[in-house]
Amino acid sequence: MKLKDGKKRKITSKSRLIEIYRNPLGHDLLCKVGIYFRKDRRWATRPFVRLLKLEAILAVAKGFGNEFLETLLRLINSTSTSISDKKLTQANESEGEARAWWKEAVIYQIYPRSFVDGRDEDGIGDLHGIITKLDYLKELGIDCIWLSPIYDSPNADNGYDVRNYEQIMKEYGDSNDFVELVNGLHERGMKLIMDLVVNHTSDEHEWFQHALNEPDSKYRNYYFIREGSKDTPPNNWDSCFGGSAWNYYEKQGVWALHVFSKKQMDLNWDNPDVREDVENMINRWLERGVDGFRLDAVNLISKMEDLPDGNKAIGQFMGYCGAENYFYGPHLHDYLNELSTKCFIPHGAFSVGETPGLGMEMSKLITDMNRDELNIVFNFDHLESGGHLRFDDYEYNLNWYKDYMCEWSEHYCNTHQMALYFENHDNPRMISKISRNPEHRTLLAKLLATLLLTQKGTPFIYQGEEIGMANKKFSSMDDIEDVESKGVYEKLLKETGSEKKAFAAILAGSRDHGRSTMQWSSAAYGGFSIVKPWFETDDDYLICNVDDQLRDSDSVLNYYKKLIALRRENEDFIYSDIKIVNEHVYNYYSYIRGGFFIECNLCQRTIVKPKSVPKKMMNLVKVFGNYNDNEPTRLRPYEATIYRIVKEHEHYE
Ligand code: ISL
Repeated sequence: MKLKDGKKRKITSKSRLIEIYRNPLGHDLLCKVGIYFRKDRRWATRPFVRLLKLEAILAVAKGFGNEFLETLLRLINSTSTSISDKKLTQANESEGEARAWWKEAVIYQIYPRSFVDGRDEDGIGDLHGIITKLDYLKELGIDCIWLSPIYDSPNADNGYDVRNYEQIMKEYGDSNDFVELVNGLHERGMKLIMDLVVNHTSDEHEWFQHALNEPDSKYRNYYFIREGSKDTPPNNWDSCFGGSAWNYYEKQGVWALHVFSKKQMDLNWDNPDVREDVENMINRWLERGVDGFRLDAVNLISKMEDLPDGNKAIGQFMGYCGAENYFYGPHLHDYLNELSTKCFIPHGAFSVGETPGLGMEMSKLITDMNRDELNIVFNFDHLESGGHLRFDDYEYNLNWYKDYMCEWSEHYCNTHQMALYFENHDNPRMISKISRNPEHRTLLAKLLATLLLTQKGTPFIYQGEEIGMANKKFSSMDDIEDVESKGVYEKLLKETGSEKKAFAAILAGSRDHGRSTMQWSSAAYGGFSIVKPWFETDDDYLICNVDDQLRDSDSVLNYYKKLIALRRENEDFIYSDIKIVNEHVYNYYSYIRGGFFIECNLCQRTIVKPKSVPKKMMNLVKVFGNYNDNEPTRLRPYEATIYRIVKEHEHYE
């Protein structure tokens, strides 16, 4: 809200929720609080609630004391944009939606270590292996691949700890393989986006080695290095992989900051030399033919000045302390704009930011096409049902996803594009999160495929998702590779004293479920390699693999193929608005995209269709779905169907 002199009114504890809601950060923080308490996302806009004062809300939210209130107000008042400042966005809407290849593309994420072991047969995936699968990806209908990091790395976090940005990791190949890969993609009309990990580098990166060992070198200020005694870290921040976010170097008598593992040291983006080095590096890759980047944990790059202590209540809420001081830092927009103007725009490159913790309004600011920051971002709010964290052992409720999509679809206008995804290398398999009943596996895989490819946004498929790969059967911590899982296990073991409880959490949330080797065939090791893979899991490849599914016209893989082809042939799935129908019917999700009607059952029971729908069925012709026959009045477990609307319709509600 603006005062008469044009200045923004300061938000205080006496401000009403609706006023806070108008501030992008305020909006998103209120949503997060709602998610934590399992309220629906729009709780703060309800009649009466919207008029409550912030202090009244906090009085009922036990455990959130004064310090929390102060932190909240500091954060909210530090943002300068208000949601009602929609001038740019509205101007654009009237001109219609701008076209872009990355809105039309279907993007496929490859985790190179687990994709295919090609040339050297060392049990580790590599670039040559990827090259051998380009025809497979082309036939599937993929337009662009995103490669998780392939740079030289000691692999403390499988490549997300870069030692040398200029070199390809030895196990993956060399620069000739890279050129062959880029050419192979471009010859097939496909594009390549690379992972860009620049919130941090490996502790083995030469910048960090100089910084640590040469106090007077220019690199000292490339990181957050603080002198001090061994007993007291510079602040109370936790690493999100467990333990303190500070590592002590005995020999040098200094602490260094790492939000991730202690081999991933945070770069100091406030130092213009860091930004310049990073920008030059990005431009070198763009000149080698890369079409864009996925920017790892990019909303973490701007840290609050002086690195103040984190609020304990927020730490509890997030699972680690300190995040409010860097997840949406004071210079984030400036730094993104600088990257965009110096690197992405001049090369016409695409950018997708990985932005853990950001909500809808912050994401809108970052991706507004008139602000020149990023094209799209990966938001995280749909990945867990309200009130749950990834390591909770629970069943995901797809109504949560529907609610999320309804809200975002309503607010994401033509100047923004959503990234649609269910899986990546940081998450368990989505179908396993929803139901572990093997009878649901194929149905669910096809339902998720339908949602992914028919809603409005750019779809990202994660390797193996296209054949319905499920969570792995790990039997103990000996089967676990991931640095995060190991850290979280130690933390939970300390907290609960129970190995059983700690392992149950790892089994529910481990990133290793998504990092197992790709299941190509029923041959030994799933056809991933002819030798024992770096990461051996279970024998699920015997019943779920690419070869078998290519031969089966009813397979998940062929369902993906059909859907991608349908999307390609009909721009309705790309540029038409999404109109949600019967939004308030629980377990039921349906929407219109131009000339198509999509209808889904979100639960494992048979449900009756809303009364108004059967009457309209005469105007609909089934294109396909995850059941081959049709029932006019009911939807069977996890049923998903796409219809063509053949007659002019009025309403479907
Ligand atoms: O898994 C998480 C924390 O428990 C996520 O918050 C995740 O760490 C965050 O999304 C950042 O992820 C990215 O950066 C990490 C890397 O380990 C992940 O694989 C990557 O996707 C550090 O580089």
